[in-house]
Amino acid sequence: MSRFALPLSRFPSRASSKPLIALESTIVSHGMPYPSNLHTATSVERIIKELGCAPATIAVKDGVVKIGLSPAELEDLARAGEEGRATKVTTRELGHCLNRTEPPKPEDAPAGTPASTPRQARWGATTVASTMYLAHLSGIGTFVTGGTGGVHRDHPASLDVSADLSELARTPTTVVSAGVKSILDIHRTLEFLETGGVTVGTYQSDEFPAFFSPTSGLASPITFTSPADVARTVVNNRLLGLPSGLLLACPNPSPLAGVDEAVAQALSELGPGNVTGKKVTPFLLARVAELTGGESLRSNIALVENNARVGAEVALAVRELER
Ligand code: PSU
Ligand code: MN
Repeated sequence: MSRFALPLSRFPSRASSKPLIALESTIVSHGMPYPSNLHTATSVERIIKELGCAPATIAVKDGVVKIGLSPAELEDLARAGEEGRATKVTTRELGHCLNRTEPPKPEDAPAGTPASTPRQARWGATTVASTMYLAHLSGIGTFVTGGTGGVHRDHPASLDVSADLSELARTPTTVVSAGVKSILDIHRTLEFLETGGVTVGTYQSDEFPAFFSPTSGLASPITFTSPADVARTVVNNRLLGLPSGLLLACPNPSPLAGVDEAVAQALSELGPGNVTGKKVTPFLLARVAELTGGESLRSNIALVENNARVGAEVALAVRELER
């Protein structure tokens, strides 16, 4: 037998009879500034609880997979992004991130740190891809977030396609989002999802939404009429043995007009050899937030809260079918 076991801790425990809803941690550490990120994360957990489900924010803390965070841990994660203590971790980096179980040696502390300073946690902030994977691993079927990654607009040159899309193609988690941001090529994103065999549908609308806008001009492959409609599809996909996930897009109830200029400006700043790899999305998100004043943040918070409501209703409907 191996000496190694997966370092994993659960809070709340699996004994809870309520449906669990997974939440990601990159949106907290890299998706929004402090303290809006903490406010959003706390509000989303509260909404999920009020509807009779149990939230589980997923992250890696000091090399341990955490399925659910305490309020103090959520606050620390929210501060960790700006303090440089959080690394964005997608599925391919999860295993390596778990190597960091050793407490840092005293000589690793920044110069001038008093000996009595408590050691600060290091966080692996999980993206949609790695959160989906860990949710599935721990038996959680529904995952609520804001926006997923997608195919980038400079894709023909950069080949930049988010690992979120490949994970959706191979992991049977239901991801509740507000669609795909217009920083991305939404048409190519939908094509990639189709090729990957991902079930994609919009909640009570015929159009696939574009995060800040409830419309994108693109038809949604499926229109889901109700939480029960989504739940039946989730259960049917499972009975069929499909390996892939379901992407449920909920139109933003608090749309933000005129975001296109900010997006164009942010994209123009990317430039060749400038921001690349996993830094691209956090850079674009922060820049669009800056260029729209606080407005994009307000819209972002409202849509995540809406996704939490729909996600909880879907999880309850799935539970109802499984009774
Ligand atoms: N889109 C958002 N907010 C976010 C993200 C995307 O509107 O916080 C984050 C999510 O964690 C998503 C990740 O999984 O960015 C995608 O990054 P990349 O494009 O590098 O795959
Ligand atoms: Mn990328």
